[in-house]
Amino acid sequence: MRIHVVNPNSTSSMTDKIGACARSIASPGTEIVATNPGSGPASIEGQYDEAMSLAGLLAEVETGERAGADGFVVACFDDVGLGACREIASGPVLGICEAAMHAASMIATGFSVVTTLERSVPIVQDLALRYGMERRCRRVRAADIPVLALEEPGSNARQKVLEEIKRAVREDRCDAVILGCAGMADLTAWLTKETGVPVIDGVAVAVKMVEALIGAGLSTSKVGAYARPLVK
Ligand code: 5HY
Repeated sequence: MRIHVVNPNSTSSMTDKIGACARSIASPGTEIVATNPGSGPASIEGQYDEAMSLAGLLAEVETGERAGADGFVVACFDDVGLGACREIASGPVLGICEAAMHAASMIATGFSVVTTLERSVPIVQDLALRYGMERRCRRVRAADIPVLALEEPGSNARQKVLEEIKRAVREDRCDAVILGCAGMADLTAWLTKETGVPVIDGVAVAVKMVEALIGAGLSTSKVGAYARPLVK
């Protein structure tokens, strides 16, 4: 099968990192295609960036659909444009936030999320409500780092994420922590080792969940809200 992973921001180094993470966990028979729009916001930090990323995201999904992708992952923790992507795709489309929250809810009684900037906290809180996870999400925290700091060798971004996870474990009664940015995907094993709790990366779990859904013969329902867009 082929899973198309779309990074909705236009930073190709992050796409490369996301693709490497996806390929490292994909099953032998799964081809991973990882792309990003050629233009649009370099990072998605808030609702304006989300809106500006949508056209590029949808163009990538349309290209993937025409190329015969069996499923998609939207690799941005804001789960931007998820419903719209589901309308134009045939196969399953998972957002990394939704996938991570469901995975966390199946291995832990409660989880916290550590994202990048404070402005993203209410966005993730709204997603927890949308996904019915408000009783399992102990807290959404920000490590106070710009998204692109995760792309800068030598920045202290990874250390700030580690410290925030340690605070979450101490203060939130959480027994798992979700990484609230696709750009953190390469830190998962190190953070799990350093903190002693399951640290969940949405890119990895979304890839495995798309594989599972396809393996179960499931695809996006076209008889309701995810029916193909009406021709105008
Ligand atoms: C992401 N922004 O996963 C989100 C999350 C965040 O460019 N990729 C981005 O940190 O807001």
